[in-house]
This record gives sequence, structure tokens and C-alpha cells, in this order.
Amino acid sequence: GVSGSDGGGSGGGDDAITMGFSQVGAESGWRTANTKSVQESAAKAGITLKFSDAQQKQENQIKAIRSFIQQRVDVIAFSPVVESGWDTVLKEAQNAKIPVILTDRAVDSKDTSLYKSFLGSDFIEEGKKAGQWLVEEYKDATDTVNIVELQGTTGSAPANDRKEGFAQVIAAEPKFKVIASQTGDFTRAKGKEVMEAFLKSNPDIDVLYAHNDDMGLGAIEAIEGAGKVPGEDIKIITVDAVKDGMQALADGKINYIVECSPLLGPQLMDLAKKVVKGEQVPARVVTEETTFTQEQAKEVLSTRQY
Ligand code: GYE
Repeated sequence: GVSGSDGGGSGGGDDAITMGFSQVGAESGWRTANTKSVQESAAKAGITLKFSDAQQKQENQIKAIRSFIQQRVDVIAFSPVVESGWDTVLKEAQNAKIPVILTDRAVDSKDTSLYKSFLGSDFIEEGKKAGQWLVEEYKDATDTVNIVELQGTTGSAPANDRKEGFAQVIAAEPKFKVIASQTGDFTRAKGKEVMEAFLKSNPDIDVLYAHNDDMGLGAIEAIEGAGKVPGEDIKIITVDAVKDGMQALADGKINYIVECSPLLGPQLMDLAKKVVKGEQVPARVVTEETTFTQEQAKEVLSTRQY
């Protein structure tokens, strides 16, 4: 526990484990499901959770981590809002002998001893899956395919990697042109606003690739507002597969969703117990995920957990 005489991070015998968790925010349906998963799994595992919401700001996360260090929690887990700029605070945790687990998003620190494990999705792979669907969907097309892209939070691992994986796959065919690409910060409101601007300056959009469902759902409102039919006039690909996204897919407004699971809680608690005991854990734990077409969405909609 926090007040153990064992020096905090070195394992607390029969003491209950205390975890400090710094969450990105509450920007999307994915994030809400992820928070719920972490909170429920901690309760189930008998881990005391100190939960802090950073409201999408790195400075708030750094403050939260420093406060966890001061409170001498047994383990720190966090989902880094952006990839860069973590070395100093991670070094402070290491000096205090408190193990750190990255959940969901990666950091770009060269020194990988600064954290014990990274649990989450392969975002490059997700971007590739989005691109592969597009290549297949347009395999017989000879005309240019005009694509607009709604990026996630600037500097975040999922925005960087989903962009990169997608770009790698479509680069093989010159007919694919990304004519506009901007951040919508992973939110519905921003997705709508940026899509409205895209529609004003580009009369001929064939495809929207949104880095998450929420931005895609906001964009659907913009497309309908402009008198166009989402899913038909403009084909839409998104990532996550949260309930509202899957509903829009089943309704024909989205054409394809690449799944990204937010249910990381149980695996996170397992890793936490092990690192607190000083056991070896894998440096990387990749989440298993699939993809959904409109037909598949109709089949699984009623059984989705998030
Ligand atoms: O795709 C998006 C959320 O980091 C994987 O963050 C997560 C992303 C998720 O806001 O909806």
C-alpha cells in the first residue's frame, strides 16, 4: 500500500496495491469505455485506483504523475496524450522506484527502461487495414479517388500511426489522392467543424477517412447538412467500433470500421500485479482486433460490449 515501509514500489507483501492512473480525458466513446474498463477491473482485482483525468493536456498528466510519485503509489499507469516529452517525469518515477505501465498509447522515449510494459493496439496496423479496404473497394476504378482525412489529436500515437499506416498502403496506387488532412482532436464537435470546412473548399470528395468513430459521426452531420448522403455520396472509413459507430455502420452511413478495443482494464491489472511483485512482464502486449463491414455490424450490434 501507499504507506508501506517497504519503500513503495518494491512490492507490499499482502498489502493491497495502489495504482495511480492518468487518463487522457473524456474526448470520445472509446475513452469513456476505456475508463469504465480500468475502473471496473481495478475494483475486481482489489487494486485501489487513484484516477486522474487530464482533459487532453500533457501538463495535467505530468502533474498527476508527480502527485502519484509524491503519494508513493505502488504502480503508475497512464495513457500518454502525445508521444513526446515524457523523459523527465518518467525518470522521476524511476528514481522513486515506482514502476510505470503505458496503456493504450506509446511514448517516443529512447530509454525503454523508463517503463515496464506497453499495453495497447498496433495503430499502424489499424491504418493499414483502413487503406486495404479502400484499395479493394476501388479496385476497378480508374478515375482519381479524392480522400479527406480527419486526424486524431496532434502528436498522439494513434494520429501519427493511423495516418502513416493508411498512407503506406494507398501510396501503391497513384489514383488515391489525400486532398485535405486536418486534426479533429478525436471529438465529434471538431470532426463536424473540420468536415464542414472540407466540404466548402472541396466540391468533389469521394472518401472520408476519420481516425476515430466520433469524428466520423460529427462529419456525418456536416455531410447531411451539406445535402449529401454519407456512405453513398461520400464513403466513410473510421476506427474504434464503439456502439454509435457500429450503429451508423449498420445504418449504412459508415462503410467500414477498423476495430480498436478499449477493454484494456483486465490485462492492465494483471500486468500491475506482476510488476509490483517484481516479476518479468512482456515489454509489449498487443490488443487483438478485427474489422467490420456493414453486414457484419448488423450481425454483432446487439452483442457489443461498448
Ligand atoms: O481511437 C480515440 C480516442 O488512443 C486508441 O483515443 C485511443 C484513441 C481512440 O480518443 O477514439
